[in-house]
Amino acid sequence: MSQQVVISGVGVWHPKDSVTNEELVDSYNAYVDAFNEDNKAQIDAGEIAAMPYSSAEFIEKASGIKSRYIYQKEGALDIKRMKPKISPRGDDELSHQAEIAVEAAKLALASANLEAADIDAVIVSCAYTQRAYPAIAIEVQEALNIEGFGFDMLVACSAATFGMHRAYEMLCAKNASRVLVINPELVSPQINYTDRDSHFIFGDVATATVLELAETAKSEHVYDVLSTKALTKFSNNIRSNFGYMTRAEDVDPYGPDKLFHQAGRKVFKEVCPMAAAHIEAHLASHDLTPEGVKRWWLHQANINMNTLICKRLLGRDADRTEAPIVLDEFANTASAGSVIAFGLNHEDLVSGDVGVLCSFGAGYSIGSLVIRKR
Ligand code: CO8
Repeated sequence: MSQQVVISGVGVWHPKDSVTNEELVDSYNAYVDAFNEDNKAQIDAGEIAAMPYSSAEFIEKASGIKSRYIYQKEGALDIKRMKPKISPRGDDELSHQAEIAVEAAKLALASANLEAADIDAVIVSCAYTQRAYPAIAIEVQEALNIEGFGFDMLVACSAATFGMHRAYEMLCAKNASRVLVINPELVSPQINYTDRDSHFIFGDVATATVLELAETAKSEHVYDVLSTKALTKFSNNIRSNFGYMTRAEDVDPYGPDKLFHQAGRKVFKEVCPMAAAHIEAHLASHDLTPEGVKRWWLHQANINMNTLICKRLLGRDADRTEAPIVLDEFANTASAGSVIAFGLNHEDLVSGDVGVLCSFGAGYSIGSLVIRKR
């Protein structure tokens, strides 16, 4: 009996609303004008610095991002608010995050040619869960009427790959027979829309994958997971300090340091070589070299990072078919980026083609899967 673990389905769901760089920058710059006007006396006295303008051209050049999806557009561009306006839901209603998780799960199930009843474990793995408990995964399990168990896990940018790693292990250990790994990256509530260094970076999305054993897979596009590899190394360069402790600390739970913030340049410099070395070592463990890889489904934080990592691996530029980029449409979607790249760019591969799925980011964390089409 084959114990080969496979990825048999993938789903990518996004909200209908999107925000272009131009819309985002117009709103931010209007906020800056109002701030600088309101604080003119202090700025003139040198007590505080004037806020600088953002620029759509800078954003596209520095990141490759042109637009991003947003779960709730209302409020995010309103200079009196600068955050999305999301209506609270009662305890007896499906939570926002579970709702988008269910959407992605349904797409992944359809792609795997399965029903929800075929699944017996649900992992919700993402950068933030909207509450600590009950687990979003258990809510999704209930909404889809799945028998078995579910749990949440957080690993920032590497949540999706690390979630797939756990699914792989659960299948090898025979603790589950088919696992749904869902990444509802509802990140817009954590974005500081008044910070020009980061207001453009993120978009909302939900992705999902189905992992099972080869012997049960019945979808058209099935990928053997040859192995998984993970690495973490502590860094303060990407941080969000929001959490339940702030209530007891008597500080503003939504102050700038509580929201996403980073030292982007340092991240760039430190993470690129780590990611390239990690991938090279992972491939070498299968006697593979980068030249033998047909497709690179890399984390989508910044187009220049992906270009650099591919160049380190291949010694040349990778083209967009080899290493797809989804940043222009989706922006950085935390852990979901490599799954979106995979979901939208895998059906043309042929039997025997090898690909690498790899995330890298906050933690720092790096997670990879070397996969081969059946
Ligand atoms: N418009 C105009 N100018 C700007 C803007 C802007 N919007 N932003 C910055 N500038 C200015 C800077 O102030 C700077 O000016 P000066 O030279 O006068 O100081 C100049 O432009 C250059 O700035 P940078 O050096 O910062 O520009 P970079 O070329 O480095 O690009 C990036 C900035 C795009 C942020 C880049 O550094 C980058 O992408 N680095 C990698 C970051 C990364 O991958 N981070 C991962 C974060 S994601 C993650 O880990 C998941 C966390 C969970 C999700 C959270 C969701 C909310």
